[in-house]
Order: sequence, then C-alpha cells, then structure tokens
Amino acid sequence: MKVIITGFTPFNNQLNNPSLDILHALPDVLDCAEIIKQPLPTEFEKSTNLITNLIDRVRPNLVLNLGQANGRNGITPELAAFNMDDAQIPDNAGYQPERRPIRSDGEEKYFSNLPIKAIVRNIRDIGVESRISTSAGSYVCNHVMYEVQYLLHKKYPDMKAGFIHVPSNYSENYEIPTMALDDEVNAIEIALMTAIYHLSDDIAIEHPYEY
Ligand code: PCA
Repeated sequence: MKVIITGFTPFNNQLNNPSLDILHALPDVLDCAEIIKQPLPTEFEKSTNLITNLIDRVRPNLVLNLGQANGRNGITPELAAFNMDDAQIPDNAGYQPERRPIRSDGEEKYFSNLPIKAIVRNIRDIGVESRISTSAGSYVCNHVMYEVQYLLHKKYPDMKAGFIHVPSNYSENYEIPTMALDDEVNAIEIALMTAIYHLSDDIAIEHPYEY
C-alpha cells in the first residue's frame, strides 16, 4: 500500500514549520505501507500543483497532509475544508487572495474521509493532546485540503485523504503553546497506522471537538 504524506515550508517569517520537521522524522516504511514524503511550499498555487500531480502519478491509497496551526495545543485532524481562499497574510509567493472561491464547480465543503475520531482516541491513548478541528482556516492549508478532496471526488472516489494541523514545536513567545517534536512524530505515526488499518470505519468518542 502507498501513502503520501506532506508538510509545509516555514511561512510568515517563522524559523521552522513543525509539519516539515515531522515529515523529515517519519520512517520510509510503516508496517505494510510505503511512505512517500513530499514537502510543499506555503504557496496556494505551487503546493496544489505539486500534490495533485504527485497523486496522479503515484495513485496512493491514502494521502495525509500536515500543516502548522499556531496557537493550538493539540494534534487536530480537520473535519472539512471549504470552498474559499481568504488570506490574512501573503503566501510565500506574495499572493494574498481575498474571499475568492477555490472551485466554481466544487462543493461548498468537502469532508475528510479518514477515521478522525479513531485517530483522536488513539493519539489520546499515548498521552498526547488531540481534538477534531471544525475549521482548517481559509489560508494555504484549507486550500490544499480542499483541492485534494476535489480531485478525489472527481477522479479517485476510493482514495482516502485528510488533513491534520499540529501545534508549534518551537517558539520564542511563551504565550504560544508548543508540543515536543517527539510527541508530534509519535502522534502522526499513530494517525497513519489508524488510517491504514481502519481505512473507512470511524468510531464514536466523547468530546471529540475543539470548537
Ligand atoms: N499552516 C498554514 C499554511 C502552512 C502551514 O503550515 C495554514 O494553516 O494554512
């Protein structure tokens, strides 16, 4: 089985991006799965082209996109992506869309088809904070999640894909919560294993949501 996993480059003058740190720390093989790691630039257009071309080429069973959510203190699988780019800061190419629909022929929202509640439960079981997030934002991460789901709905209905935001793992500002990189890497390995083994089924858990 083939799994594509992505992380983003640093943006907004930050020194690192934890999603990229996690990507580098993950193994190339996890149980029965070949893990194909792809860094993505924090740019609306380039990131989308890269990931959609890679999916077309590799035809993976599973796609997991990772991104940083500054200010969150837990590992947060996203419930859905919505059809709107609205950037508060320019991306790394200087592009700053305002209230721009992503796809005129796309759904208003696409939902993750990963077992996100099982992922949250299993991450909590190793003692790491985790909740489902009901908003992937309106910046590059939401855009990539939306475009991946759009592609799946149009061309690959059997493929599984989802997005997980992770907290900062480094900050000079003590008010921004951070999580140790080891915890983040372990949590994402658990998320991958859960997704690989459940593929379509999810479970019920108590208080799964962040907002
Ligand atoms: N986080 C940003 C873009 C890149 C990243 O890691 C976001 O949440 O949209």
